[in-house]
Amino acid sequence: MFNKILVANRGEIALRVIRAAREMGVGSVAVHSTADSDAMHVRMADESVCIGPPSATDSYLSVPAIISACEITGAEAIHPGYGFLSENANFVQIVQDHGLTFIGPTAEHIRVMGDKITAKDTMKALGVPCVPGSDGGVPTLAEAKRIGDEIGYPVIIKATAGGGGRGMKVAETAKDMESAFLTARAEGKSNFGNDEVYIEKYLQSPRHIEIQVFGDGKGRAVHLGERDCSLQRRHQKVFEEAPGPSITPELRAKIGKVCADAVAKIDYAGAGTIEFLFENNEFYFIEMNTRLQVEHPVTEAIFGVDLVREQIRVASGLPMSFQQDDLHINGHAIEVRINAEKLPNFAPSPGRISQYHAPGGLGVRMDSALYDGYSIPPYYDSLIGKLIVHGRDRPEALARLNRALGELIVDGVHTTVPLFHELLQDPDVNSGEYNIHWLEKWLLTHLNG
Ligand code: MV4
Repeated sequence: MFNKILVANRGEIALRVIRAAREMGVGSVAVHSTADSDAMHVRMADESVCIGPPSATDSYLSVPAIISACEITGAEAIHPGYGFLSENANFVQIVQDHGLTFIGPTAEHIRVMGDKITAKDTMKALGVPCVPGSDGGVPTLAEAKRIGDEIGYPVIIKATAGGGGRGMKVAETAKDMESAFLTARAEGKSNFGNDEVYIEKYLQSPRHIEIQVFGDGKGRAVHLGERDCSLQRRHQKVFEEAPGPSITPELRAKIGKVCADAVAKIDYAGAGTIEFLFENNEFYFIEMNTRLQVEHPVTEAIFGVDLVREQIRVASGLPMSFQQDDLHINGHAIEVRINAEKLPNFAPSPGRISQYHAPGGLGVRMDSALYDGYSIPPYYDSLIGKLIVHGRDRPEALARLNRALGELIVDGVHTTVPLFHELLQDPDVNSGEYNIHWLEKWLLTHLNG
């Protein structure tokens, strides 16, 4: 096991990693920008290193600064959290070239899954069900039109370097193909320096269901069921739950095995998430995320495992501490993302927290780096906390969420808490009947909108 690891992140996820390390007897090094000198992750870690000015480009994304921080402190491994350098294959290669360990998958796996065409080709060959569409990249408009006619409209054109909703265009009919194709290509080129695109049948009202997988890098892998993350606004998740209200044990076992077998076959190491669209009881692969995700705690709650501990174990060469047979679902968990944002437009609301009180009690977990008097800097993501509740069933989890939201105090900035109080009143949220378009439609008629 490592003696000391460096956490290349900030906020709640940095605390999450420091806490896992401490329980394992592993020392932790925080890195921070000058805007984060007073941040909780700096206080909670055993040591800290300032790595640059406020701009993330010059601090949390600065590869030389982070490698230097390892050399100065003697940290042997780097946990990237999510965002920042977590899915940067070049960074992983540089980490290795310096004799350090990246706590995560190989550079090659990150590269394969980062290119959406290669990811889909790979998954298809491994037996994972995919959305019907083009076989690889579509180089010309003529070819795009031929594929549109073949698979039938509507279709969606996606930039291979995109993901998370960027560089996608829907063509409702053949007449829309020219503009959709050219726009998707132009966006791929300008946003990612890659104009290659592919085409899929456009699914009209799917859910976003993602399967948590975990591999030991040596041909063993497990799945930890699904999360339903359909409640999103502008491709930002706001409410996630596990298990998915629409997924039966039979469906879970079947798709879970397909996913675990696929990542075992490629010797995948660490945590991964295989994203699907789910419509008419069928799964359609869209993307794979090669990082620990923001919403991992709902999976931890229902399976009773510590995914970060497992990541650190596997990166240090130890086996996973469980096999598929050891993993059983207990109850239901829900996460809501508390952002420092002002409703109804979700405008960022940085500033000083005059009072913070975290909810507690049975089945409540609050992951946050807030404290009384802390000033949320304006330079980074607006996520300031994740409230995760766990109950014996979905109604109990919902009641506990309502109760915990009532206890939470975040004074001094605007937050998304009122959104969740409103959502919990809605019949569709209570019955679990929603899809990827539900929240945006709901927002048009609620919150004084
Ligand atoms: C789709 C789709 C419908 N059909 N692909 C958006 C983000 C990216 N990960 C994939 N996305 C979509 N791909 C096909 N073939 C609809 C979306 C989509 C979406 C997906 C998941 C969660 C929210 C979404 C919101 C709008 C569109």
